Amino acid sequence: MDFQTLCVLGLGYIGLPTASTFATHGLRVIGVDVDRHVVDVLRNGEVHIHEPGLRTLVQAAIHSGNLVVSEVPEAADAFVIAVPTPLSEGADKQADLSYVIAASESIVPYIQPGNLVVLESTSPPRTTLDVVAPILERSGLQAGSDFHLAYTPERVLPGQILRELIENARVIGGIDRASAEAGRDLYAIFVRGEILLTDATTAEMVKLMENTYRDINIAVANEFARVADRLGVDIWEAIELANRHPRIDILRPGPGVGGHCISIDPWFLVQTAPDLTPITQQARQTNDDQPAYVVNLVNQTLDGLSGRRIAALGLAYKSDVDDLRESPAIEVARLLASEGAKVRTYEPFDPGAVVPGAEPAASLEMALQDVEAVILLVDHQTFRELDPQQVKGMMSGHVAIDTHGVWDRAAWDSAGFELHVLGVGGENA
Ligand code: SAJ
Repeated sequence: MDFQTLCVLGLGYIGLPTASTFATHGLRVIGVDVDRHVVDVLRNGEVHIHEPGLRTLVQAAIHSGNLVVSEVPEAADAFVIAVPTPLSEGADKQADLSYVIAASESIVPYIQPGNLVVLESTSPPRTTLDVVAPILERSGLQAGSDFHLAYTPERVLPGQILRELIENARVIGGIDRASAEAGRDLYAIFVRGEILLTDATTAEMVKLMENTYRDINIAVANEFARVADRLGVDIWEAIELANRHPRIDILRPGPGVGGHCISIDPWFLVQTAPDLTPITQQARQTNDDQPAYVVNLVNQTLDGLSGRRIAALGLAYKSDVDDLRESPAIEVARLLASEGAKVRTYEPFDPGAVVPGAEPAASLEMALQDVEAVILLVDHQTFRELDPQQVKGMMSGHVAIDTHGVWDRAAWDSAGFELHVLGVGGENA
């Protein structure tokens, strides 16, 4: 199929890079977002998302005239739906499909025979068939026979989105073969990785399996760290040694699993088959419990939390991103404060970020001033490279806690610190 025009619904972490990349590859793209603020920001030449290289790409796309931003869809050869699918409010951990439903409804008046519609939002299996297709068919056209319909998961890593968007292998699942092939023709415009065709439900399942697999692997790393703590074994050395086995690749323990993908997507699999997913559910539980485990470690290290003055370094959900969503670092800081500690937080990518009960600091120096202990919550590059001598000079106490196993122990020891590392012995037994 040949595509001239594309309408992308949702200009977030995935939709904006995708729309811009199609535009810089020659398609005429209408980028749609229902948030007026997002549309205004983009029209003013700004970008509301922090991602390396994205600003330049978006500006190039807009200046070329190929990317136009709007609050409402328009007719096009193809439509890509890239809206959020958060967890619903409440305890039942179900996917909230309201944005997918609204986006699907919004294009009903514009669909024409021969069009392609692609869902990219992470969704429970069968969403394309059972939710999106019936809505689009309100147009009077039949999915499959009158228009193509496909699901393709995005697989890009925040921080490396622009490169991975182009280079990663892309799975495209059609509701029929012609739909999958139409999807391939669209994404082949910029994807340099392999394009693999399947059916829509398999493609939905693939995405959930990928992130569930990663969640389970991080959970087992966290479990190993707890066992190592009890035994007085150094988990970091043990993992390094185990990973010398040619078929073993144990991930890294840490303060927990955050972000809007891995901490959420496994629940979509659980919702589909709760009775068949005990390992998935246990992994979620283990990773969700990890911030409390870290707080317990701090409690034991400091012999109580009430009134203790602690600097918490990092609030983002992982290193070198400014994204605070579902961040385990925030949960650790919040729990420390709720247990009576006087917590000062410092997040270099978002210095104004506020954690309930804690005080945000505008600089490292302000965070460390007069504290007894410093805890590394996010392994941002700038924190990995901290000079322990300098840190020591800024604070009054001498306790350091490393929840990522990245600080050079000899250097911190010789700077006069009492350094405690997650997964290294004893304190939490
Ligand atoms: N984490 C650990 N230990 C590790 C690796 C990660 O504790 O060894 C933690 C991180 O600190 C973070 C969380 O896990 O809190 C998730 O980080 P991540 O870098 O593993 O993944 P995300 O959420 O940024 O992106 C994931 C990616 N999925 C996989 O690697 C299988 C990405 O490819 C997906 O596109 C993305 O989810 C998504 O949008 O679904």
